[in-house]
Amino acid sequence: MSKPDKNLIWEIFTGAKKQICVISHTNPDGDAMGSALAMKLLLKKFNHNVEVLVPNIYPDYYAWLKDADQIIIGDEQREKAVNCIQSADILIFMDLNKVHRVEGLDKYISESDSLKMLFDHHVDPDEVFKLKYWRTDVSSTCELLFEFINHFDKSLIDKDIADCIYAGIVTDTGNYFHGNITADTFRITAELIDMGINVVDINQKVYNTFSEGRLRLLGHSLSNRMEILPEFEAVIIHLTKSDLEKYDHREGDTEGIVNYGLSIKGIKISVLFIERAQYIKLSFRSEGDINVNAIAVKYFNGGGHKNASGAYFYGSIEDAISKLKQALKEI
Ligand SMILES: [Mn+2]
Repeated sequence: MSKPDKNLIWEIFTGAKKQICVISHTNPDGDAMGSALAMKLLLKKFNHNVEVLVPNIYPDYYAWLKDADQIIIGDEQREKAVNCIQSADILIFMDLNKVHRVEGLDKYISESDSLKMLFDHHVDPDEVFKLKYWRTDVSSTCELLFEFINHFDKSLIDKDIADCIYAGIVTDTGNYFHGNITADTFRITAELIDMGINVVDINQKVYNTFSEGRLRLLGHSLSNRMEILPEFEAVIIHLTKSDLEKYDHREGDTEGIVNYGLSIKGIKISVLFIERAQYIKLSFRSEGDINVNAIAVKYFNGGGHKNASGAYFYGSIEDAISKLKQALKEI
């Protein structure tokens, strides 16, 4: 019988020294940052040469994570980013299911014949990943990574790794609020606390460091840019380029806005449209059995999870919104 992927992955991790590039997705969130950095910190313990690469800058409120300052930012350090991919023996992808989510660098990844590994919890991953530690019934890639390390040798999880893992879990669960949490999510969190993480301190860093512009942008989104569609139990919020400019938008400022739609009584679907330079970015959220991923996949060629998904639309924000309204009629 062939060995499960996790054993093969562990043999590689504990084997000969390798050049490794750990990659996460565009617009890195807490789970992307936490899982990629935790992976790097783990691999360093086995003396590998490891670098972390993300396609664009991460929000300020993740800058405190150990080694965040050493992350290669694809669109700012292009040469370094390409080199990281081309010189690696192994590419490890954290918290993404599709190579195209590594925007601007996917071509180099496709050209690379290095071993491609995946740690992820999104549905329907690409075929290119030769070794996978992948399940969709976990809260986050960070939870999955904890499980993985715990299976082989828990003593490898030091305080820095524990901080990273907690950051991913707390943000991907929306503060332990979404349907992706299980008893294991809490058990793992309890273990992380036993390992010495300070949850109050981390929550402060991640959630209580808004700029004035970010808070006012949230207010503007809810007061002036939110449309309620009671017939579909849905909410649409849209933000234009000039909205973002007016409130001095920084990366990460729109994180979480989509969730507010669901806090209205009777609303089961919330969709956020953000006008970016090249496309409209869509974020979908839903409650319970409503599968917004199906809408994201079928109408916008996107993807993610049943209750939290995303997509890009190439066209005007008005056209994106009317396409969504049409989709809501049809489903
Ligand atoms: Mn995630």
